[in-house]
Amino acid sequence: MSQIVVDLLKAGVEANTTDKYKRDNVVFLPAADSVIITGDLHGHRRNFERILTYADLHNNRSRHLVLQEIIHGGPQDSEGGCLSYRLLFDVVRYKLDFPDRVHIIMGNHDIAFINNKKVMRNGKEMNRSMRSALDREFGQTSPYVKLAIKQFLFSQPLAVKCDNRIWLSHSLPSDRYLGKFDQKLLYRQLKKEDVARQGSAYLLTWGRKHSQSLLDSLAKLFDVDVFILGHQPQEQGWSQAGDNLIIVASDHNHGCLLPTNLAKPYTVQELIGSIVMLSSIS
Ligand SMILES: [Mn+2]
Repeated sequence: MSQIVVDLLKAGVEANTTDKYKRDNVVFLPAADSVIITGDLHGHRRNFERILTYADLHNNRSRHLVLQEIIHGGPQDSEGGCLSYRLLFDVVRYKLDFPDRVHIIMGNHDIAFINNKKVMRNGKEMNRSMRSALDREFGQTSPYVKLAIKQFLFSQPLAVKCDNRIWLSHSLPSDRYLGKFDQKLLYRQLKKEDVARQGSAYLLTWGRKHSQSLLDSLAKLFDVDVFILGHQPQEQGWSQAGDNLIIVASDHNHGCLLPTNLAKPYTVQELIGSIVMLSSIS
């Protein structure tokens, strides 16, 4: 059982590494295509199914799908352990079906798993919760599964840069730590220290509450117009959190997705007008 999962995750690492649109840690999406943007999933299988129904990648050959923060949330085992790794396995299978069109970007919960560090969600420490569920399911072989999950999560891209000047990442560095963020990290191989506390990948995925001046300087630095992020919980499914920032969430009944045509530029208002509530997808 664990060998099947380990092999799956290894194939996932290979698919992340050879993703035709990925250069170093950034996926560059060309003008010719379209992309479905989603927010944090946190183990929400029903919303994952709704996203797949909407995306219909089989019948839309030039469409991409961006997913993020799959783990930590959703179903639990009899001891209350977090079973979201099962959804992660299915997301990896989906990536293998469409290796160049499904892009799974790194979230801070992924980094917490990689570092084996505490991370709270809804008052619960999720890292230990998921690790103990893995131990119960895989027994003596769970160290191999945990290592393979870690390797998969580490191989994920950090951001997606669209030809129409939209930037997608889990978050952005907070104002306080902007000075410590080294954007060169995006354009070279990811190292262990990048995901360590206050490493640049760590800062990119953990920041919150960004000021307009930070958003403006990062837009200039990344050469983009609009940011679409996850990470910060959205009770209504999404919010506009700056002149050039939309935050989306896909991890509850008010979750949403955002389809965009990469061949045309968008204003923030046009993007907001394109948001689709997941509850409307059967
Ligand atoms: Mn997050």
